[in-house]
Amino acid sequence: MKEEIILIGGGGHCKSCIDVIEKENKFRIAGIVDVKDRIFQKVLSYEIIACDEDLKKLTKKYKNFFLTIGQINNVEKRREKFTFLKSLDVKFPVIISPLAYTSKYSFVDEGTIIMHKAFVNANVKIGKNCIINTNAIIEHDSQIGDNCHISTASVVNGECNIGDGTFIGSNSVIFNNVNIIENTIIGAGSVVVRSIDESGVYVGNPAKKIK
Ligand code: JB2
Repeated sequence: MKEEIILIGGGGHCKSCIDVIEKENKFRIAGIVDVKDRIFQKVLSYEIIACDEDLKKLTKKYKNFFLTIGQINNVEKRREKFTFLKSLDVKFPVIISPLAYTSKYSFVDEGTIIMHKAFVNANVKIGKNCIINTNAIIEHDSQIGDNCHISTASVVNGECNIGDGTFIGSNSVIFNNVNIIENTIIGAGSVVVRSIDESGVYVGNPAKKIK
């Protein structure tokens, strides 16, 4: 019998996660937690059953939780909820689309989703509570910290080190052997040609700091 899982956040990213969870076929989605006003609404075929104030109560009944709030420009909500639920001792599974490729020589930590058509090559380490979004590529020997979002169709080349809480926008390219400090935002379509050692927002080709 499939284990039950509760999803937190019932917007656009949640719909993409539902598709991956259904395709993976390991968990039965028992319901979604969103803001109070949305209780009883449906996200695809699943109901919003509770709001954040009910989380503690839900952990008495359910063991598996997964964050399905997306992360564009602000990592704090995902980081804070992950930390809170971990303190209640819940389980955050790793979710991997059967349409993705994840090398047997790579490691993916709890609460991370590898979405459809993503490619995680050999000797990669991906931290906790990350989104490796549709079509993203993480090349050999790279490390992705906790709470990162590597967005759709972006490429992290080999031997990179991406710091905790970093967001890499769609279609960006990170050159080989580049380190990006924690809590950095790389705008969509950027090309990062050298390491970034000061947090901020970077865009363009070559990517430059704008904030
Ligand atoms: O504190 C919260 C909270 N704040 C917003 N707790 C809970 N449980 N839920 C919260 N939400 C809910 O997250 C909102 O009510 C809404 O249902 C959902 C956010 O949905 P939205 O579609 O605005 O964003 P998203 O984070 O699901 O998706 C964004 O990020 C993805 C990575 C979108 O921009 C997507 O296009 C993108 N693919």
